[in-house]
Amino acid sequence: MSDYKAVDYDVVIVGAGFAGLYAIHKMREQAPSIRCFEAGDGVGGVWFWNRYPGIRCDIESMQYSYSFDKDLQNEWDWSEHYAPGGEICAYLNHVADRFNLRRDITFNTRVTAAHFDGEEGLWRVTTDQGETLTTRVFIMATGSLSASQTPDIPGLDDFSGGTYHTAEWPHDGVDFSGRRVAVIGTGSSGIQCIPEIAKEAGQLTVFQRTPNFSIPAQNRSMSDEYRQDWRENYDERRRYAKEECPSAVVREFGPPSAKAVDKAARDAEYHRRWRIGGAEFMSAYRDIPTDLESNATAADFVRERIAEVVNNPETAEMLSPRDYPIGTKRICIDNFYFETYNRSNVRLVDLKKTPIKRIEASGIRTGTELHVLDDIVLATGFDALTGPLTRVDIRGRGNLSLKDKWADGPKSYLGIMVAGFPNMFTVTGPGSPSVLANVVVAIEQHIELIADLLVHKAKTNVDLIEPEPQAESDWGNEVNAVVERTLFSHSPTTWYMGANIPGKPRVILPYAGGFHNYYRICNDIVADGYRGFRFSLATEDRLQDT
Ligand code: N01
Repeated sequence: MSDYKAVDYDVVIVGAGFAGLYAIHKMREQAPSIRCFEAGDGVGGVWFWNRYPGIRCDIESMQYSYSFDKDLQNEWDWSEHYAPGGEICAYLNHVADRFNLRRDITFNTRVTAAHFDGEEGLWRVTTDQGETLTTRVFIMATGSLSASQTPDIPGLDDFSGGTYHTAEWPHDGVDFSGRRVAVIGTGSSGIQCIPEIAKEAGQLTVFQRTPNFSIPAQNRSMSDEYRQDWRENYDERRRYAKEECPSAVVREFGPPSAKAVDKAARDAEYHRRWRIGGAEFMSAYRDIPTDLESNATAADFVRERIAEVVNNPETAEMLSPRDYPIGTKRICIDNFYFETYNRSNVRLVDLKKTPIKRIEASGIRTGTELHVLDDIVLATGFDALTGPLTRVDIRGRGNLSLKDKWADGPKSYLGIMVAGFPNMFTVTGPGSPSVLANVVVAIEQHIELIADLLVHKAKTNVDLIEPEPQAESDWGNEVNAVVERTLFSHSPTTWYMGANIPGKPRVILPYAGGFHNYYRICNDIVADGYRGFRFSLATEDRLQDT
């Protein structure tokens, strides 16, 4: 180990959501001094900020929860199959208290910059509170969907009513009683909040650009028997999710092809899964994500359900996605979404037919119509995966900014490290399964891999870890190759491809080869002596820099 300057902290972690909290806990096994910075005034990350009405997880709570501590797993009682956001936030507060994590967290503080100092082999981290400190290890635990996106709609600032982004919801809530409300956007956030806002508002107008496939959650209270059954089988189910399931969620996988089954049998199976609820529907046949014809059978089934539920055939057609395969835009899981359009106080505006011209003081103007409004809800999504990283001024070796390195799309090794940015880790970063997996499983796997890498670094008495440039480039090729085996390229205008952000390169952001495959690849790399990672002394690094 080089004899270089002492640092303020062994590890600095950014973010105190699922990733940051587990990172603090895990890093304590080996790092005496840890500092975590959190922009909010509480823990929870995405669950701290996203407090819009109707927010829930779209993965069942028995699975969307930590597995690292058996007692924790057995002592927390989820109230419903799909817990409301507030309950998930309460769970994360419980975790913070139970493991005494708050003592390492500085709240209300945003990290604005992190610069690698090659001379000293450390990171210099700056916050918006004017503090600069040094650390050996820098962990970005900032989430994949934490940088909210407000579209550049002309006149948005001229609106005289209330404007609310779903991802930055006022913590005291918003009273929509009797008001004229607009929701712009029909992704997961829009689809979750629309039914709840409709119950309260005098008039709700939904401005839809692209309709989404959505499946009823069939959410219900969780019985003691169900909870107990999970607890008795947790070890095996957690193993199965990680090692055998593409989305790291326990599913019942159907036969290989939807095409090998006649329509009556296929529809019976789709109906059965529809009644179970949630994304279980998508696993009815294994080729739904990869074969256009099979995919169309599932898409047709959903369109039939929309036509069945929505009374007005014109509205039902507007709500029916026809331009992309099911599952290539994030599948939505809802609670009475389509039923909401049968309410007399709800109206749907198709922005493909009548685009927004501008927003005025009194409302939204489309074509020749002015929709007079009291409030506008922006359910317009996120600068996904890269946004939370590039919005911080991160500079690696040679003062190269991450933003510049990623100008043509993100480059990383396994989505966890970036060549030229030694000792910096990106939890569930671009190039890893992240948003295509149960992100809690993905987070635990990444934090445990980071811990392994750091233990290996300490054992081998070196200072720095970073990917070999060749390993990074090979991984980039693999990420691009696996997506070609899916139908994602038939839906190029999604946030998975960066298409929702003007000027963002159109490349697949998450690794689409399945979490189970990714997990195996990572384990093989570790077993192979951390293949593709370079471990070095800071003195060697100085030589490399000169
Ligand atoms: O964001 P989105 P989201 N004019 O990007 C529309 C996770 N999540 O916040 O599709 C008009 O999906 C845009 O239209 P289009 C989950 O992974 C999880 O809803 O681009 N419309 C789209 O309809 C999810 O996938 C949970 O044509 C505009 C919508 O806004 C991810 O977060 C809950 C527009 C944005 O949809 C993102 O979901 C909630 C414009 N200028 C979210 N700009 C869980 O349950 C954008 N839109 C865990």
